[in-house]
Amino acid sequence: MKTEICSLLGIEYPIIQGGMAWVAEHSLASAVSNAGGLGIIAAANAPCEVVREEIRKTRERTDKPFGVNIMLLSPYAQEVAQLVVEEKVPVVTTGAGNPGPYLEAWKNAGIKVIPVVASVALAKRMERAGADAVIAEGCESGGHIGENTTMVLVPQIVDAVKVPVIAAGGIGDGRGFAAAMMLGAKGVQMGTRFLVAKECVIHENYKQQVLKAKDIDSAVTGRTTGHPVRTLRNRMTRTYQQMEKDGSSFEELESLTIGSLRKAVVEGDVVNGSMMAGQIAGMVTKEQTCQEMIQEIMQEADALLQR
Ligand code: TUI
Repeated sequence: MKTEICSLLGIEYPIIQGGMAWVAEHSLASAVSNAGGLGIIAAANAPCEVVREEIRKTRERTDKPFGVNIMLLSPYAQEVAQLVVEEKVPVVTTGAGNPGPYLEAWKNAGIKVIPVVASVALAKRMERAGADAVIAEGCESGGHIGENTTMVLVPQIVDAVKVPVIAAGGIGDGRGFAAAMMLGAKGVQMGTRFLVAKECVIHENYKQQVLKAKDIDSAVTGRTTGHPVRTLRNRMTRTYQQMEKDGSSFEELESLTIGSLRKAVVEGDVVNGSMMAGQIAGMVTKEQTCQEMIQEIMQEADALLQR
């Protein structure tokens, strides 16, 4: 199943791994790239030198293309934007903001640039600024989300831009992949399914919560602060939502979530930690290698699209 995303990025299957903060490091990224998809290192809030080391370790483990995701709310975003040029990283994806100011430098360095967008307006702006493709991410996704669902966002962005569109949010198997193609996408980005990959190094407690999750087990916090974030429900999300109802200040709410992603990913604190995951978690029920996941998804999708 070759699409223009495969030729653009030099990959075998049009499956991109989400740039999950604290999760997407060299082990996962190199495994996805070695399986024929595009592995992504998440720069998240990490300082430049940490990201440089992750790039080096990824290159030790794969000679296939990979990418770095730059989280634009990071205090280090500007430094990391420069780092990817120095390191000649083949692909950059961005999230949680407008990467406009960096686009020219990345293009001049020959980097393929694929911003994650949650609206038609930003998709059009990114195309005008020279983006090679866009990732249209619906609010079924885990982590920081926009307002539209994947089902409505993808076709509207497909109609609005000429660059290839990659669908994200709520895609976890061959049916989701095939559906995304029907909406006009030329590839998919998946995060939640890769959370439980054998090569994904998150704490076992977090993995078990994803594997156990049902359809309604995620919640969105932060709608009142302007930074809505989807995670699996736990004591943290219940306390947060109660505090939002009670009109707590931005600072009080922030204090609840500072360091909470690390708590879940590194310490396995599934009670107070922030277990970012998408709504598709209810369908993610088995741990597999990235190779097994990608092969299974492509076989399912192939069979469906042949019909
Ligand atoms: O970025 C993501 N997902 C993320 S980032 C992240 S780290 C974080 N943690 C806590 C609070 C905030 C961030 C965890 N998950 N996905 C891509 C994405 N980008 N989704 C939505 C957007 C987005 C939203 C608004 C992109 C641009 C935007 O507005 C920019 C503009 O100027 O219009």
